[in-house]
Amino acid sequence: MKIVDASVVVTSPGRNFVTLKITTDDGVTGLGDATLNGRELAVVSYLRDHVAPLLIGLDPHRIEDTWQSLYRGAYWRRGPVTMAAIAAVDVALWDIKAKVANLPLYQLLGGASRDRVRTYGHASGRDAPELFDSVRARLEQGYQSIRIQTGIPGLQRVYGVGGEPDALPDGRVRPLVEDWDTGAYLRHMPSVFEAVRNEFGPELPLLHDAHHRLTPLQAARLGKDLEPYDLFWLEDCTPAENQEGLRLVRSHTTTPLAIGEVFNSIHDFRTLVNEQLIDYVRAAVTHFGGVSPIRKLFDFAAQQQIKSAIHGPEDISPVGMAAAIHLDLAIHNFGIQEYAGYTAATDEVFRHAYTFTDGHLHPGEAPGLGVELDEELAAAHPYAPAYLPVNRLADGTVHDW
Ligand code: KDG
Ligand code: MG
Repeated sequence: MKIVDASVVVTSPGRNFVTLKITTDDGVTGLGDATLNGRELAVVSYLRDHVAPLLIGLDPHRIEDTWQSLYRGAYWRRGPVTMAAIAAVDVALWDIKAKVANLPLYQLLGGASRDRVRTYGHASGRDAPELFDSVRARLEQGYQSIRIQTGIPGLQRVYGVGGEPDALPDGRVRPLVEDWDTGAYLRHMPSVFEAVRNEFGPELPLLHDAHHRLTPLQAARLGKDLEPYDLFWLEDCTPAENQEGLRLVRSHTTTPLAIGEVFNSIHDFRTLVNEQLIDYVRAAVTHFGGVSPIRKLFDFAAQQQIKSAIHGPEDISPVGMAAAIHLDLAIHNFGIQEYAGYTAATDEVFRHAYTFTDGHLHPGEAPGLGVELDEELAAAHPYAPAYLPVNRLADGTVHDW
């Protein structure tokens, strides 16, 4: 069996998604997600110009060898563009292997370790009434664990309740500028969780994403202040490239910590895992080089009783989501899966076998990943330039986003 074609499809049914499609001489196709929010076309070029020509003629069954040759052979290792491109190849090859075996991917990963995959959804509101409505809407959709994001008094636009990107009169798009004040945030958040607990009771699992904005000392204080509200986790409390900084956070709070959605290599987690400084690894299949390396990460994390929590916002395509759900079902140290859901238009472009019921996902029993890309429909939604927001303090200084 040989690879005869590798093409890249960009589609924007509401937001941009990049998909690699690999075709074999037997006519079997595999899909991989290569979406990198706000920098999509860099990965398209990496795949089209540098990776696709190398794939033609290769045996699609040699997944590990192909992964190693793309990773080591480029000499320039890691980074989100490279690792998203390699992830797309890896996932597409797993899709092909599972289709040829006529099995859903999770069967090739060791089979099911559980019956269904627990998820959490997003609730956000500018103030308490809006936030409560958002929590109720998620509960009605079946979610049983909920991430809470909220406005901060005195700030116009903050993460989770930011609004639309700024458009210039000539039609060019500029990143939305959000506002930040760490002091105001630290003073406000405990009262938000107190109000949510009073409204929804002690049992609902609650999560919160600090989105890399705090120093280790500030994160330690927030973790301590939130302890009475029994969070499922506090996410990305610091920009965790400074892995050692988490020692300080950890030594001051028992609030569970989740980190890693912007990481793209097992090396980014080394100190965090070896010293058990976190409780959940948050890498995405799509940005971590695919199913093959993220499985190694989960096995590494398991040695320290750390669980998986695959990144699953709406900017990862249904292809990347499907790969995540197959892994979630198969691995032993599964923790939780983020699932923000998709627009109806996205679900039409990417028809999928996975299902969402009572707050739980299941990958379905279709051979491979169980995702079909409708290329005609995809073409009806062309690429639309878009950026992630930037975040500024009151005096104009750029802050971590
Ligand atoms: O592209 C950026 C998003 O993926 C990010 O803001 C989502 O933090 C996020 C999360 O936890 O889903
Ligand atoms: Mg996050």
